[in-house]
Amino acid sequence: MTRFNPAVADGRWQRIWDERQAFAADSASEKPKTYVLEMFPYPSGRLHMGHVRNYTMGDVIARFRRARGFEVLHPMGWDAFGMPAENAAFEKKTHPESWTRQNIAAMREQFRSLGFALDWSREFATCDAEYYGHEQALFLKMYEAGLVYRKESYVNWDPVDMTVLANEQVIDGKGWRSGAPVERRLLSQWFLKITAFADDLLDGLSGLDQWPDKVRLMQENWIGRSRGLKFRFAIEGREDGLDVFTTRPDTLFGASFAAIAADHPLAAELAAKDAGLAAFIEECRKTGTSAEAIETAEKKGYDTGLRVVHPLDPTWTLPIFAANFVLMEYGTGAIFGCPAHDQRDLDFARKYQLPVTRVVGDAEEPIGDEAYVGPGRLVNSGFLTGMEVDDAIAAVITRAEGEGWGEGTTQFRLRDWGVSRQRYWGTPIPVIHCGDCGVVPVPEDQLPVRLPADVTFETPGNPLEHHPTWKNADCPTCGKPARRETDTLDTFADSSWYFIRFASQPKDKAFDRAEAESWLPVDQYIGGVEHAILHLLYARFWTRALKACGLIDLDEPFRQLFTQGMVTHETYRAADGRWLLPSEVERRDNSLFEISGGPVTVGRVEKMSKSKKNTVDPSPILDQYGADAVRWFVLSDSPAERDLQWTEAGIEGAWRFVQRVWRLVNETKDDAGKSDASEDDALTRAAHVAIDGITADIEALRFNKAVAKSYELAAAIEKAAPSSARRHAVKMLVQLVSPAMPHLAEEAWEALGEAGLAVDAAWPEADPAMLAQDTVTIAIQVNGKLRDEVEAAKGATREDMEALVLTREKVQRALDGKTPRKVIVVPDRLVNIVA
Ligand code: ANZ
Ligand code: ZN
Repeated sequence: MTRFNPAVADGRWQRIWDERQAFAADSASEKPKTYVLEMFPYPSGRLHMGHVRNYTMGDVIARFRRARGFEVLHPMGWDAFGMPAENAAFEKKTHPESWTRQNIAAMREQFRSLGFALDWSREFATCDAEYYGHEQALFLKMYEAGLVYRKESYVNWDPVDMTVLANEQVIDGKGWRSGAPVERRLLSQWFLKITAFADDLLDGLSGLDQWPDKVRLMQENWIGRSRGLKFRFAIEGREDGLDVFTTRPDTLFGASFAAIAADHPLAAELAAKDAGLAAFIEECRKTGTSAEAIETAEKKGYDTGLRVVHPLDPTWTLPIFAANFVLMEYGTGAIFGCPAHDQRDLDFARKYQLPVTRVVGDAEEPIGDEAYVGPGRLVNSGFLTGMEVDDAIAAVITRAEGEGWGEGTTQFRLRDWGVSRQRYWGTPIPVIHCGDCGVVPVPEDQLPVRLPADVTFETPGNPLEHHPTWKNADCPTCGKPARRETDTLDTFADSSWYFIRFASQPKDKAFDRAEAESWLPVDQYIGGVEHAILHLLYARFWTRALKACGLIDLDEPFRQLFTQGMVTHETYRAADGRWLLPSEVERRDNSLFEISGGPVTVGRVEKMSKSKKNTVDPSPILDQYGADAVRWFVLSDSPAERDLQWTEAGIEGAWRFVQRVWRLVNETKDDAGKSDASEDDALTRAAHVAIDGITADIEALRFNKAVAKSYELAAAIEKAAPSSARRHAVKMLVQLVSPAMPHLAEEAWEALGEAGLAVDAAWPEADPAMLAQDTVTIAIQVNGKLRDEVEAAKGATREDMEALVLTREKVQRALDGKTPRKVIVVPDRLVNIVA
C-alpha cells in the first residue's frame, strides 16, 4: 500500500474543485444561505501561521455548512491600502502598487495551496480603482446625509520632516524617521459622524449575543457613555462663566480647584497677557495626541489667577488652573477637581498643595495617596450629608436644573472618526476645493478619483501634495481652476464595507441592495481580537450610516463573531544573545544547538513575531507535510479561542493521522461484500456517536474536540474485524474529517469507489436510535430466588432500578401481596427483593 502523497493529491483536487467552480456562491440559489467570512488579510507578502489558523477555521465552517445543504458565501480579498506599502516604496525603491500586487499574487498562491473553499470569482483588493471608486461614492452619499464634515483638529506634526504622523509613527514622543520631538498642530481634517450613532452602537451590543462578552465589553468601554451634570461656574470679575462636565456632582462639597485644557479658548485668551501660561501651553503641545500619552504624563498645571464661585455656596471660590490632564475633546474641556475621590485630582492637589476634603465614606479615615472611589454616604456636604452617592447625584442635578445653573446630560467617550490621512496609498477623498464655491463633491460620473501612478517618495510628506499636476482640477460647479483634496481615507474605511461588496458586486454601483441583503448579515465572522474595537465598531457604524442613507436595510453586519487565539512558539537565543529562527536550531543529544554551532537557550513560548524570530513559515511545512496535516494541526491542539503552540511534534502527529486514515481506507475498501452490517453493532454505534458529537463540535467551533472524537472513531475501527459495518464506519470517518482534510477526503472517496466528489456528499446524519446508551441485563431475585430479568440502561441509578423492578408482573406474583422490607441493588447486575 502506498502512502498518501499530498504533493500529488493536493494540487490534483484543487484543480478539480477549480474546474467545477465548486465554491462559487450563487446569489440566486433557492437553498438557505449562509455567509462565512474571515477578516481579510493585509497583503504583507507572505502568509504567517496566524493566518493559516484563522482561515482554516473559517474553511472548516464553510465546508461543513456546504455539506449541510447551505448555499455558502465564503469569499477572499485584500485589505491593500496602508502605510507598509509606502514604507516599502521608500526603503526598497519600488512603487506601492507593484509591491502590493506582487504580495497579493504570492499570498493568493499560498491560499490556493492550502485548499481553501473560496469563491475566487469575488476576489478584489481595496486598492482596485473599481472598489475605491465605489467607496468614494458612498463617502459622498454620507456627505449629503450630513454624516461627513471638516473641522480643525490636532494632529501629530513632525517639525523636521514637515509632515503629519499617524499615532503609530510616534515613538516615545518622537517622529519615527526624523527622531524629532513631535508637536501637536491644528489642521483641517475630515470626520465621519460616528457619534451620531453612539447610543445606537451601544444599545445594539445587547442584541449581539453571539459575540464574545469581552469584545462587547471593550466596545462598551470604548463608546463610554457617562451620565452626569453639565454646569456653569460663575467666574469672579468676568461676565462669562466656565462650563464643566462631571459624573460626580455629589462630590461638589469636596471641590478644591477648577481646571481647563491647555487648548481651552479661555487659556488662549489669558496666555496673550501671561507669558508663563503661554509657555505652559506650548509645553503641553509637545505631548502626543493619544489619550494614552496624556494619561501617562505627569500631572502638571498653571494657576491662571482667575477664580470661580462655588455653585452651592456663593462665599466660596476656587482657583482655575490650566492642566495637562484635561482634554479639550471631552465634555466641555473643563472640570472641577475633587482630590479625595479622583486619583488624577489627588495627584494634582498634592503637587500644588490644594486642600483634600473627603465627602464620601468614613469621615474619620484620612485620604493618603489613594483617592477613595468606592460607594458610601456623603459627609461634610451640607444638604447632601447622609445621602447615598446615587441619591446625592440626583439631588444635585435636580437642584442645578431648578436653579438654572446646570442640567443632567450624557457624554460619550467616543469621538467622531477622523478619517483624513496625509498619505498617498489610500482612497482619495473625492472633493474639490474652489476659491468661490468652497468644498465641492466630485460628480458621481467622474468617479473614481484615481491615484496618480507617477509619484515619488523621496520628499517627506504626502506624495499627492508634491505631485506637479494631480492637485489641479476645475471646479465642477463654476468651472474655475480649483484644487483637488489631497487627503486620503483612513484604511479602516476600506474594511468597513468590504463584506457588503463581497456579497454583491455590480459594476455600476457599490452593491445591489436586494442581493446584498440576501446574504447579510455575515453569519460567522472570524478574526483576531486585536480588531475587537476599531474595525468592528467602524463596520457597525458604516452599516448604520448606509442604512441612514437608505442604501441597505441592515442593523448589524456580523451576527456571530469568533475571535481565535494566536499561534505561539518557543523562543531561541544563541550564546551571544542573538534571536534564532526555529529553522536555525537543531537537536543534538537531547539539547538544542545552533545548526553547526553553539548551544541554544530556550526562552518563553510567545506569540510568533519577527522581532523574536520565533516564526515558522508555512510554506516549507506545506511542502513537507501537505495542506491537510497543516490544517489538521492548527485545529487540533487547543481550543480555538486559546493560543496554539506550534511544535514539530504536533505537526508530525497530524501527519501520522493523515496516513492512519489513509491506511484505514485501504484496509477496508474491499470489506463491502464481506458480511452484514448488523454484525458489528458496536462499531456502527461508535460511528453514529462520532457523527453526532463532531457535528455539534464543528457547529460550536470546538474543533479540537472534533479532532479528539475523530481519533476515537479511528481507534474503534482499528479494533474491528472486516465487515461491511467497518467499511461504513471508515466512510463516515472520511466525511467527518473532510472539512479539515479535504484533499485526503477526496482521495479516500475515490479509493472507496464512492460516486462523485466528497465535497458534494451530504453531511452524514446520526441515527438517534444508535445513540442510545448501552444496556445491561439485570437479574431479579425475590428472597434470593431468580424470578425475572430486565434490560436496563448501563449505569442506571439505584432508584431507577428499584422502580423498574417492583412493578413487573412476575415480581408482583412472587411477592404475592407481601410488602418488600428491603431492596438490595448490585449496579448493572442484580436486584434482590427481600419480603
Ligand atoms: C468631578 C469629579 C469628582 C469627577 C470625582 C470624578 C470623580 P468619565 O467617567 O470618563 O466620563 N473630566 C470631565 N471632563 C474631562 C476632560 N475634558 N478631561 C479630563 N477629565 C475630564 O469621566 C468623567 C469625569 O472625568 C468627570 O467627573 C471629570 O471629573 C473628569 F470624585 O468631575 B469628575
Ligand atoms: Zn467653483
